[in-house]
Amino acid sequence: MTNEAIKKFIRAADYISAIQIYLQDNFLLTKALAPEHIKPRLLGHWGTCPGINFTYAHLNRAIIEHDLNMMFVLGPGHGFPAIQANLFIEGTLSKYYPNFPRTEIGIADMAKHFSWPYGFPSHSNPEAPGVILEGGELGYALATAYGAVLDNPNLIAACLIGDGEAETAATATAWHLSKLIDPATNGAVLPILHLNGYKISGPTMMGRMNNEELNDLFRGYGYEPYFVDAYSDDDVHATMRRTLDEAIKNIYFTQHCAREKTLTKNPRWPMIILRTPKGWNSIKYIGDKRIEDNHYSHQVIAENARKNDGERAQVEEWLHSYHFEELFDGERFNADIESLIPRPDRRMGDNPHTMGGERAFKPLVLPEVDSLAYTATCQIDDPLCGEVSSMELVGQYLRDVIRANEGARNFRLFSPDETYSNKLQAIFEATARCFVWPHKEWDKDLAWDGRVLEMLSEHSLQGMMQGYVLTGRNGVFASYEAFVQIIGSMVDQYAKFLHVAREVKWRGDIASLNYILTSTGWRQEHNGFSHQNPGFIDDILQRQGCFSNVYFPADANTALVVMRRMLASKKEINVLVGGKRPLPCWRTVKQAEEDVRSGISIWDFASDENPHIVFGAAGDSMTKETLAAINIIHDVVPKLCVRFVNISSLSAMGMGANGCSVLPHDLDYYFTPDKPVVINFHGYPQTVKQILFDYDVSGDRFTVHGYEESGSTTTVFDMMVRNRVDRYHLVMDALKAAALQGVITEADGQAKTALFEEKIATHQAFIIEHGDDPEEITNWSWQSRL
Ligand SMILES: Cc1ncc(C[n+]2csc(CCOP(=O)(O)OP(=O)(O)O)c2C)c(N)n1
Ligand SMILES: [Mg+2]
Repeated sequence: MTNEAIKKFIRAADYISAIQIYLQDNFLLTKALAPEHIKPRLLGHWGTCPGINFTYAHLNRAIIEHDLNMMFVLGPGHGFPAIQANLFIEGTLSKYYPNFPRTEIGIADMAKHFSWPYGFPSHSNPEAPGVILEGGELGYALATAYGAVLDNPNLIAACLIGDGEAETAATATAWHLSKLIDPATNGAVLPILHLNGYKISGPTMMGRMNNEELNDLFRGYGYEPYFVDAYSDDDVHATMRRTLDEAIKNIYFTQHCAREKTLTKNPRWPMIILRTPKGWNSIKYIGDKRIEDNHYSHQVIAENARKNDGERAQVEEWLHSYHFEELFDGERFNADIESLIPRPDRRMGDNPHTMGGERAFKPLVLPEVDSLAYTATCQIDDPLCGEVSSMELVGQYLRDVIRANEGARNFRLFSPDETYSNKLQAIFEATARCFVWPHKEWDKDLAWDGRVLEMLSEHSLQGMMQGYVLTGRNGVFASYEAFVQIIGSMVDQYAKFLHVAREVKWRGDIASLNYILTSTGWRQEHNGFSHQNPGFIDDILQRQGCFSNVYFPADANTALVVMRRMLASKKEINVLVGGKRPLPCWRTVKQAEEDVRSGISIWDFASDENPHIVFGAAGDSMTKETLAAINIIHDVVPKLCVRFVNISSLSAMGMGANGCSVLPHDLDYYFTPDKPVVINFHGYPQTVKQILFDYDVSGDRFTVHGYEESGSTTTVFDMMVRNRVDRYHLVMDALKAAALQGVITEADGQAKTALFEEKIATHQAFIIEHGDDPEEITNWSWQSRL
């Protein structure tokens, strides 16, 4: 394959990229370009495309000559016309979309439907084969690529990163991810930093750094930078070719040494720093406005081409400059171009790792949870019943999952340095944290090939998990509840990807994206206000559709059942919200399974027939506190009949999860048609109110308590009081209901309410004096109604 062939390939790809942005007719320019040939709305991003096409063509050459198993992760997803052009040329597009054949008709339809209503989107997206990254929000390419190569020892992920993108926090931190890649057991990422010098309207930081500065920076990160420079290299194609050969050789050498166990120091992975003019080989100037090699080429250049004869003439001249007629005869591409198309399963657009399903997805073998479950539940007045940490049991379960899937190497835990803090450390009985840079003798649980990925960058972890899961493996992200918000927007983008991907027929099954949110706000009494934020729950519940679920296991046994269910599910986004501190265990595994299946259940042991009031609780701390309130009600107003309903999951569709949420007409079954209902919710009250809106319930009948943004460094119980989710406030709600329904007199209700107000004041005085909650609170345990 000659460089001349590569140049022809690039010319064809550039031409096909450009016509997608401009033309709705006359696609092969067989006639003079007329206004009606130009799309009425010119949409798309040209400037980045030539650099993408240059890279793609050269990678194709390397794939063929070295028989590489390579996938392509594109950072600047706004360069989608280039991806689409390459998918078209290599035949992947017509494979998955036979209505866009590799013919003149196919080119016409494809170009016309780019950025066209009900056609192809403007950015890289899940409808495009080979794509595993929603291309709109920049910054996530590098981490995604690193996730893809984990446990894929023969895969190379070429990752093109924009120089604007490189300014994002997410990309800045992702350079470190090479320190988590054991070359013996993982594939390699080949980062290609595309310095076209500009973002939307200004220069880039890295674009204005000189080679020495860039070299220092990236050597500092641990890379071996190679420079390819379209401005200064005599023959940039020769340099790129040589560079790729050398980079591949280095990757193979590092992997070979690691696999032969002769690698003695940190691997130094290659990376390419590619300088090209933005909008390379297009219109140089419009009037005196510099276009090529300037930010003005970022989007549509000559945006008045439909109306302005001069601009249209410039576009026509530019498009003719590719001499596409020499490259494509209406039925087939020129032989040189064909020679650069890898065999089908080596095409980057059709790399099996990117497809999910049978070609990539390795589901987990999931052990049963029974052997780990706690057997003495607190609901039966068992004196042996104790308190158990959900996270400790979940940690043990994840350990067993790792053991059961050791050979398949298809599971990873992602955590921002919190596996210990979140009490999931049982996992280290089966594996370690992966860390490839130097170890100290006294380091704990570190290995080059650990299943646990820890780095204090939620962005990097999220990107890696996405890359890992979208290439067919399984992962769990465990985080403090408050700080997982940092990646809220990334998860949003993933949810958009999934929303569309679920409808794309040729995308096979993949695992769900699973989160554990722990160290929750209710037990951050020592860290205080900054660590109290249940907002991620809302992020997830805003996702319309039936694939995002938030689970609130009431106890450790239910947490085990939820964890197993999440790991067994496919194509969902699941969140388990649970505490790490010991709490009472209420449910046997069998009961927990039923609770989780229905998402909402009446707990008989705490419920009376014909209730006057219904209490609902979602969350482990909320469940305990609500049951404590019910115990007090039994004592204070024995005649008041109470029902307890546990809500173990919510989704965008309502109460319950996995698309089988409680239907509006079933709500009365749980909450009665007419009695007052008090819901004690783990997160913000507004979240549940929003869900109730769709059930069309009366605001008068339902009271929702939850986190009211009132936090501090205080006692556990005071946190509850400040947010009115404590037992005393709940009892006061019950007294109000009792008086209204004539179970007690109004005067009695007021007198008793005053007692509980006083109790709250006494409690406050007590904690100010003693620094902790009284034993009456801390030693509470469930007592059945006599
Ligand atoms: C996180 C994020 N912030 C801002 C934008 C808006 N945006 C779209 S393209 C772009 C410039 C990108 O520059 P670069 O990465 O250098 O891409 P290229 O020059 O290759 O087009 C910006 C800021 C975005 N898409 N994502
Ligand atoms: Mg740029």
